[in-house]
Amino acid sequence: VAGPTQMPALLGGTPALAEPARVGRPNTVGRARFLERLNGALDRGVLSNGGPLVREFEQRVAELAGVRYAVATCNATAALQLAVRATGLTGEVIVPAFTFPATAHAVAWTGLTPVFCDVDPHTGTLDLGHAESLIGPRTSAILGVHTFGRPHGLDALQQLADGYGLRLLFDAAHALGCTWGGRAVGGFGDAEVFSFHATKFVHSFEGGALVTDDPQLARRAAAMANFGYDEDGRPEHLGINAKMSEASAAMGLTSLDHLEEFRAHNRTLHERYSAGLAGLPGVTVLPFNEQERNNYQYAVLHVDADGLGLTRDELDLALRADNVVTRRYFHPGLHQAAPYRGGPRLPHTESLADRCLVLPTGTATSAHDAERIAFAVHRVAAHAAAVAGALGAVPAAA
Ligand code: T4K
Repeated sequence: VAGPTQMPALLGGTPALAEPARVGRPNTVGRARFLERLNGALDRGVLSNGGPLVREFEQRVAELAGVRYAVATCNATAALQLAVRATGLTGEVIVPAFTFPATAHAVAWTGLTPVFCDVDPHTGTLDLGHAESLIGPRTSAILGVHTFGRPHGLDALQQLADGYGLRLLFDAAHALGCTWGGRAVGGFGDAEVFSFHATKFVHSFEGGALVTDDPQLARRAAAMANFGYDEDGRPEHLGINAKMSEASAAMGLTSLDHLEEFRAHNRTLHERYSAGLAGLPGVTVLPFNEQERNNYQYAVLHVDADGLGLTRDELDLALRADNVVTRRYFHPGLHQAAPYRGGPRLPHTESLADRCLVLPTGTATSAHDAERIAFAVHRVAAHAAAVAGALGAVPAAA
């Protein structure tokens, strides 16, 4: 009879982890420095509307992104909306279907039509050929996503946009501190948008930034984020309130102070996952291009149900019993989500939406946890048929 260490927790074994490891746990280092910055803001009595911490944060984000301008915002979704408005887009915008809803929502919320494009089956980024086939008389822009912090094919996308006279924007929510072709993410296209949400590589509780080298675009976006007020205090544009607060900037600056630690830690986790799961049939750890700088924030498994004997969803459920709390980013493809459904099928998006499973990263997950998580996956895989039976499902491979 197999002992508790050999059996997955779902089948009565000892959980691989004593405490849950979760995707999205914030990096919480630097507490003393954060509180010092926060106290400074309270002492100054300047809590919002472009205080010194926000200005410093913008400067540091611009430097990191290798661009001249950064406009800090209350979140990335608002920054995406500002990017759409400040570039004056109209009609249709081509977006990948395999992304977080915010990418498409930002387009639709501003009254434009997101046109869903399929993605490359390996990288999850826009499929260039399909993007080109979607360009029509109403298309004003392409909005790419650096999915899971693995930018791909950016020159070809720029050429495509240039060839058709389209604007090119990037949702870089996952890709702070990354490079493509040795160039920092942030300087591609007309503008890029970072997220500093609590779950992100660098966080400011909630936050975002639009970055660009275009002074006019930066000025418009900054004004639009502040009710449309220009630098002279006149409401020159239609605007919203998308400002970042000083409290968020205090956290964002403190998080930036530790960026290289986060990168090194995530890289170690990625190595443990990759080594621990190497050769396991049906499970692939999505690699990073080691020629580039990566933030290693998204540890992504591609699950092949035929090879593993379990679907991605079955593996997800089984791991929960082992205290491994994964996320199924991004499920479903947005072309099949309620606000948008009814369009054509997008096979690569649908396949990825069924196969991707994101594992915990960040400072709340230790290297030992990562080893235990890889062990948990092996243990579940070794008992795939019994796990599927216990979950009350027919094994996908059967
Ligand atoms: N574009 C892309 C490509 C994005 O991925 C995102 C956001 C955006 C744009 C928009 O950026 P923001 O407007 O948010 O700045 C989470 C995040 O909420 C979301 O920001 C992020 N992408 C997405 C990939 O992940 P959910 O729906 O998974 O959130 P939730 O609440 O289920 O949390 C996920 C996990 O994190 C849970 O295991 C709990 C844990 N968690 C979360 C928070 C907020 C914590 O442990 N502590 C926390 O404070 O979307």
